Amino acid sequence: MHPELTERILQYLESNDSVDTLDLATHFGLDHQKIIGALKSIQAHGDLVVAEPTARKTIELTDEGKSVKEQGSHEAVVYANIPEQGIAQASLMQTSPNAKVGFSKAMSQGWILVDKSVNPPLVKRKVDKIVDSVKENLIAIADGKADLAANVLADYKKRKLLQEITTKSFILTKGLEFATTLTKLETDLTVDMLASGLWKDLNFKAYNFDALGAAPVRGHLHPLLKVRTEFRQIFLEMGFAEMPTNNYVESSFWNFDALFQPQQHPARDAHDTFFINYPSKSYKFPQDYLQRVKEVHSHGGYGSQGYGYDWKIEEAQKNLLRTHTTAVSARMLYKLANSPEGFRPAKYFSIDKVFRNETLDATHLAEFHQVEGVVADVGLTLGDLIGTLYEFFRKLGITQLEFKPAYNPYTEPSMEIFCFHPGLSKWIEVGNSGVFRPELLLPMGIPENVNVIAWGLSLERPTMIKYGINNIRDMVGPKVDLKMVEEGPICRMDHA
Ligand code: FB9
Repeated sequence: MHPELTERILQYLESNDSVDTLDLATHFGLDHQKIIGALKSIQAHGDLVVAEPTARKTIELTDEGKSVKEQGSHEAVVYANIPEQGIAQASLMQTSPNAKVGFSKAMSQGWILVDKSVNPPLVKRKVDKIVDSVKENLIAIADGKADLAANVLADYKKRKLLQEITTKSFILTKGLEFATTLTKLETDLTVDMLASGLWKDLNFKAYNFDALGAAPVRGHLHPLLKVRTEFRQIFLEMGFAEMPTNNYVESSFWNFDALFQPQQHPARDAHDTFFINYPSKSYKFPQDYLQRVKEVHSHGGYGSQGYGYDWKIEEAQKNLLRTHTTAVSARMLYKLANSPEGFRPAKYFSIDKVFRNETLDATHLAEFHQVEGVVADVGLTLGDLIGTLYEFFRKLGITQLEFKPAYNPYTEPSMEIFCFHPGLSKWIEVGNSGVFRPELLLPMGIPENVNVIAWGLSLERPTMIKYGINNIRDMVGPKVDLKMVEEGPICRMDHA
């Protein structure tokens, strides 16, 4: 069996002091890359050879040069296309694709002339025969037999008939550990080798410190969780404390009534809300607070005329899947107002799931994560809300905001928030916000001189934008491609 290419190279080097890998490729009739691969394998076995990098400039025919080598030079083609009686120049230009260049070259060679004694003037042959030296030279170059003057080579390069190719290769010479065979390289040092002393006579494969380590088997965070961490970090940097949102099931009282949302509001309809069959009702509410809520809905108070309807506890007792995390904000504000130490300013945030019985589409499911920020302090104004929003979105890499008046049952004034998204290069809606109404705060016992500003957005929309996901089902649900999770890059909301 004829030896491995590696040993054939070593045997060739045994009887030659040095050799260029390009010449080896020619000698063995193999592609140069095969020689280089065998060289790498030899080098992995120790210092058997020394490989000095070198580069060789060779001249090769371009595609146009190959065409001229076959068809003849452009000037020779033009000469051949001129009939005995001559031809009008315009007609001659139609006879070949490079007739214009050929005509000019043939005139400068003295092969043709223009007879102006006739009308129209005719192009005629000036000599009986020609020697197409360009074609002959290109054939010689292609056969590796040409020895052309530099000015001729320069002219052919200028005419794009030739191109200069630089080919990198190696000059091989014998190394300190030269041998004509490759000894087996051990890859593992075993206990037996150490105990017997055998290791002293063995050759070990050198460590390849450039090799990439095997990717450790590990878990991967879902893009939503990466974005949630970014949002959480932003809130924490801004001094907000996270609210306890570990209750998907909520009573209608905290989800709607405490937020001054009337019991006949369409959002409280089963078409928009998931009500719970079991346990269908909650019964434990702060009774004094519940009475104040009932009063403010039905008869008003605190300067409000209320809604003037017959408020029913049975509606407030209905359990549901919370439709917003503002229900948690309501619980937290009630607790803040009734803290044993009395009211103290606070900044809260929440990021958790909410559920809405909505029409599903490419960007909406029946559940999403709401991100909410709440600030309670003496004398807060809409300006404080706007300033807080600018700071919050600045940390997300967004600096251009616009606000549009809106309506929420629990905030007045309310504003939709829009931003110019640099990544999308367009204005997009990024959330909603407002100042909680007195009809919400005062029944809780929040002091009259305290205002509460709040805003909300989703987690899914920024995540889909950040990770270039167009359909929400490619991000959440049973059809998610886990490679998307594994390969998702780290998330920096303020960087592209
Ligand atoms: O998230 C939304 N858009 C958004 C947010 C961020 C973003 O990228 C970041 C800048 C880097 C890109 C887009 N929206 C709110 C706007 C729209 O996507 C909207 O179509 C969908 N909205 C959800 C509700 O849909 C039924 C997003 C969700 C939303 C809307 C309002 C609130 C919370 C979530 C709120 C509130 C609120 C208001 C006042 C007081 C307390 C809470």
